[in-house]
Amino acid sequence: MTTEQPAVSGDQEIARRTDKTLAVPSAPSTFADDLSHFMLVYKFGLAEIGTKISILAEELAHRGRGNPIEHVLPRLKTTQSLTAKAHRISCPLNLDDLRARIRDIAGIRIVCSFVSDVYTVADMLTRQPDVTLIETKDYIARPKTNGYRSLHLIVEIPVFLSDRVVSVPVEVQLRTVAMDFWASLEHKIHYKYDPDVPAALRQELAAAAEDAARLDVRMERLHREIHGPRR
Ligand code: 0O2
Repeated sequence: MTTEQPAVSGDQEIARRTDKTLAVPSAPSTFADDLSHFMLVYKFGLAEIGTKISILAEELAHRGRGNPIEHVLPRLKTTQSLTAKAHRISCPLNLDDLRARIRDIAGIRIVCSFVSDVYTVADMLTRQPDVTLIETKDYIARPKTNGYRSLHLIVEIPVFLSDRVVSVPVEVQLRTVAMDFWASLEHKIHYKYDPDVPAALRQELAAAAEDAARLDVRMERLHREIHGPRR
């Protein structure tokens, strides 16, 4: 899903280049070398998004109504987890297919205080003119059957390289502290029992997710009673 645009409008030479530049190394190299080179632009995309989120957090804190962003966790897929995912989704192990089919190579998790903050921050980010929203999966409005809640966005962001601009997809996961607490425990349980989490435990987890959602509603109501809605 990485696409390129001319770095300088009208520059035929640069415009002619395609993202295959990244797929065709100039010297013979192993696939592992190609892959680590390929991952670089995702690292840069993550840095760009990370800066945007830091700016939002700091600026919002200065508005005097509190920072809605509790913490941020960027992560770049390791080459092992990338190849494992490729295997799982039957994606051929070549850079063009990986680029087109795996859009969460760069990912960032934004944990917010309240549910309304999740949507506010998502909106502030996706309204920026250099951020293109590609896909939204709203697991808060429609939780997964196991109880998982989060707002997932795939956005594309331009990365300015020495000779071209590359548009890099980044998966942004936004959730509340309560959703994050639940998801991290569920992840550990899932990992421990992989793939067969006992039915009783699955039910407990689903019930805990409902409790967490109720807590979110209650905490937000309390917050509004004390402070009014965030401006
Ligand atoms: P990691 O290491 O966290 O990145 P996919 O599962 O990626 O093939 P899709 O449709 O791309 O399918 O993914 P989706 O539904 O947008 O969710 C991808 C990521 O969301 C996962 O990444 C998790 O981080 C998180 N996630 C989704 N569902 C659950 C869930 O039920 N429980 C928890 N704890 N997290 C979830 P990865 O790739 O699994 O791993």
